[in-house]
Amino acid sequence: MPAPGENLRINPDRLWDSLMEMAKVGPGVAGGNNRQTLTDEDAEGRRLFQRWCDEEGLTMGVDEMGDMFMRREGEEPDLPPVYVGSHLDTQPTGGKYDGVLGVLGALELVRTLNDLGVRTRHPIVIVNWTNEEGTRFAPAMMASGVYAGVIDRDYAYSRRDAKGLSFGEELARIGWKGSEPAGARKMRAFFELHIEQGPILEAEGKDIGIVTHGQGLWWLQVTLTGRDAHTGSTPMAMRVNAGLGMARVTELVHTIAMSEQPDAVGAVGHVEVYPNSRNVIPGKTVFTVDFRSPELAKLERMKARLEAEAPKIAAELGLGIEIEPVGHFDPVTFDEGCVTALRGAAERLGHSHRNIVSGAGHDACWINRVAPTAMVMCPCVDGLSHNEAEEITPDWAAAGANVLFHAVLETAEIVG
Ligand code: HGY
Ligand code: MN
Ligand code: MN
Repeated sequence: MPAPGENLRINPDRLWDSLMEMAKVGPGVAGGNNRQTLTDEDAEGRRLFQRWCDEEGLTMGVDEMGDMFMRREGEEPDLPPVYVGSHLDTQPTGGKYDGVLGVLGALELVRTLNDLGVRTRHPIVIVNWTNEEGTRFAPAMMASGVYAGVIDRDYAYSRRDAKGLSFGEELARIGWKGSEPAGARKMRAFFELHIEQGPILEAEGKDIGIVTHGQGLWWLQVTLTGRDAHTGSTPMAMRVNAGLGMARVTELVHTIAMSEQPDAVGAVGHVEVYPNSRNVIPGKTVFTVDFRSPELAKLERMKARLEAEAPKIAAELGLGIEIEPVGHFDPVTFDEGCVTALRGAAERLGHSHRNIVSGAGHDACWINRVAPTAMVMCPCVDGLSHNEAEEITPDWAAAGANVLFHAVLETAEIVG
C-alpha cells in the first residue's frame, strides 16, 4: 500500500519556466545573473517571487533582515511549520540556479499541493534568505546567521559595500526592512535544495546528493599598508609595495591549503588595490582569504598558519598588516532525521543518490543550529558554479524538487 501522497510529483515544466523567468531579472553579461543582494535587481526579483506567492494565496512575513517568509496554512496552524527555501541573491557573475533552485523548488511543491488540494497538518513556509552570497556585504549567509543568533543584527546592518553603502541603509532603501525580529519564528524543520556547485554527482552519474555534512569556513580580511610611489622613478630598494605583499600572501594561502590535502581548500577571491593606478606602486591592498575544510582541526591549522606567517611576509617588505576575521562557521553535521527523510524520498522515487559533504556554505549551515535541518543537491554541468555558465538539466531540477517535496510532505504530515 503506497504511503499517502506517494504518487505526487511536481510539475517540471512549470518549475523550469519559473527558473527561466527569474533568470531574466538582473541578467549578467554572459547568460547568467548579476542580482546582488539589496540592489534594485534583487528588489525586482523579490517582487516577482512575492507576486507568485500571492497567486498561491500564501501570507508573507518579512523580518528585520529582509528575509521573506511565505506561509501555506496547515490544518493545525499552531503546529511549528516546516520551512523550505534558499536564496535569490546572486554573485556578480552568478548562475541562474545557485540559490534560486531552492526557492523556486519550494514554490513548486506548494503550487503542486494547491493544484491537488492536498493539506498538511503542519504549515509550510517558503523562505528567501537575504544576502546568502556575502559578496556585496560580508559575511556570507548573513541573514540566516542573524536568524540563528550567531551574527549580531547591528553588526550586519553596519557592513559596508565597496561604495561605502551600509547593509542597513540599502535594506531600507529597497523597502524590504521588515519589523519581525530575526529568529523569532520556530521551525519544525528546515530543508534546502541546492545545486552541488562541484563535480562529484555528475561524474558519478548520480541524480541526487544527500548532504550529511558541510565544510567549515574562515574568511580573513587582510589589509597591507605600504607607500604609494612612482612605478618608474622609485628605485626597487626604496619600494614599500603592498601589491607584492598581496601576491606573496596569496601564494602562501595556496601553499597552506595544499599542505592540508585532502579535504582542504584556500584561495583569495576578493581584492582591492589602492590607488589601482597603472603607474603607482600600490600603497594599500585589502583582500579576503577563504579557507575551508570539513575537518575542524585542518581549518584551525590553516587559519593559525596564515596568522603566523603573513606578518613575516609583511615585515620583510616593510608593510603594515591587519588580519580581521569577517566570516566563520565550523563544519556542520546535519540532522539525522531530516537526512533520513531526504534519503528515503530519493529511494522511494527511484533516484540514484549518494551521501555528500557540501563544499559551499549555505543558509542551512546556520539554520541547523536552531532547527532540525538538512539539504538535498542536484548535479550541475562540469561542477561549475559562481560562473555565468552555470548549468543544470530540467531532469536534475525535477529530481531535486521531487525529493525535497516528499521529505517536506513526510515532515509536514499529509492529511487525509
Ligand atoms: O561562499 C559560499 O560557499 C556560498 O556560496 N555563499
Ligand atoms: Mn547558494
Ligand atoms: Mn553562491
